[in-house]
Amino acid sequence: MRSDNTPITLDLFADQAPSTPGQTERIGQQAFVLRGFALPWLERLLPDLEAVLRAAPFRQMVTPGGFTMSVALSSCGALGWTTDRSGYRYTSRDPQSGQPWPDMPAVFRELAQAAARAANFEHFEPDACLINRYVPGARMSLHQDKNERSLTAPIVSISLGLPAVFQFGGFERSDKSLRVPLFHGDIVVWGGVDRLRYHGVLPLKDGAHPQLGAQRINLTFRTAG
Ligand code: MD6
Ligand code: FE
Repeated sequence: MRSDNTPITLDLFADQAPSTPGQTERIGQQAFVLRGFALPWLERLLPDLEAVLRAAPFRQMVTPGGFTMSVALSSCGALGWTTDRSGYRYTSRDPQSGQPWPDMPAVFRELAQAAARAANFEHFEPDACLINRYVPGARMSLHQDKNERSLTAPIVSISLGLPAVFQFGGFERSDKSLRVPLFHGDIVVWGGVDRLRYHGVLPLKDGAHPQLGAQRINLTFRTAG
């Protein structure tokens, strides 16, 4: 299943082997990759994800600089992340429908909390789940997540579908970044001293995932409000 495994560029952790379900890899003082952590939850999670996406379909958004993002986005929970010409922000309504974002399904919240706990973040209360869809060629350039009101809560990030190479960098955009391959079911959790690290996703390679087809879907849970 993971025979297409791209080796990690192990600048800092040269003794760690890539991706084995159940394994935890530490990529920072308070940053962890939980390999395959979501797999046992997906039978419950995927139908709820489909329902969320029927209510709030993926759409491509425009950055304040006027570029259309290659990644398509949606959200669920009390707050959803949006961008347009006037800036990045969280809103309580989907600007496309004018309706509140779909509720965060219980299984989403429970999984995000279980993953946060596994990474030593107790009492995580996510109020926003951003859903990113990558098709082959789509990428996320290096950025910091800093639109959340409180930066004390961690971020929990679930990867589904095609594999991707996640870049995990420093506190300046130009800092060297670690390249971490992420596979279907992997969860990245980070917070604390690592919360404002630059990060991104390299252009998605072509492929077809047996369950999700030619796409990668990433769910990121935050305490935004
Ligand atoms: C992605 N993720 O994995 C993009 N941000 O598709 C993010 O930008 C991200 O995974 C903050 C925390 C975790 C993440
Ligand atoms: Fe991010």
